[in-house]
Amino acid sequence: MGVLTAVRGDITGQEVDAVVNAANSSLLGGGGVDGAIHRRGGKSIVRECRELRASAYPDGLPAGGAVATTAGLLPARWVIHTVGPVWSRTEDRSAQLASCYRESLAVARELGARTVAFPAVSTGAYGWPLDDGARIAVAAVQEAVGKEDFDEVRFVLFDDRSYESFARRIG
Ligand code: AR6
Repeated sequence: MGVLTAVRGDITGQEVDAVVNAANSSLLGGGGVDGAIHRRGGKSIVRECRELRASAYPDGLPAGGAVATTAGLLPARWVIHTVGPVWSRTEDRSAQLASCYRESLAVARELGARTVAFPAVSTGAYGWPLDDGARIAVAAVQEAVGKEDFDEVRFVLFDDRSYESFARRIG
């Protein structure tokens, strides 16, 4: 098994060191992955997010950035919150989307996380076309991952279409 894997499933059930949240700049919760993580992880996550807003990120976390909290009741040690770009027809925001994956892995590395689970950032409420989102995600992770740093970087996809799109690229 290579360091990159793809599974069909729910990000909140992953037994990994760090799960990545597809958050928004406020860091204070939302729908989709973000809603599921806060629901299942409990109140301690949003408490830590509020502290981050009060200290390091008074204006919120910009798109492409990543920051960690503990994982509350989730079967993981940390949640790494990243903010994907909203898809735009007129502006190429691919660099921001690639940055989400790169920055999340940089945070994971600092934490000492060896297994990391990612959702398909930006491909839900933020409207990024799935195949393009998968292409950017896999390329960014492949580039960032040194095999000595991570045991597994797992993409967790909610439906068959997303799973196929990621699995095809990982090979
Ligand atoms: N586990 C794995 N994947 C999931 C789950 C889950 N529990 N739930 C949804 N997905 P989205 P975004 C898939 O909308 O596009 C929130 O309101 C989903 O099918 O969660 O980055 C935030 O607060 C899709 O393929 O994230 C932001 O405001 C992918 O995960 C905004 O949505 C991402 O969908 C972020 O939008």
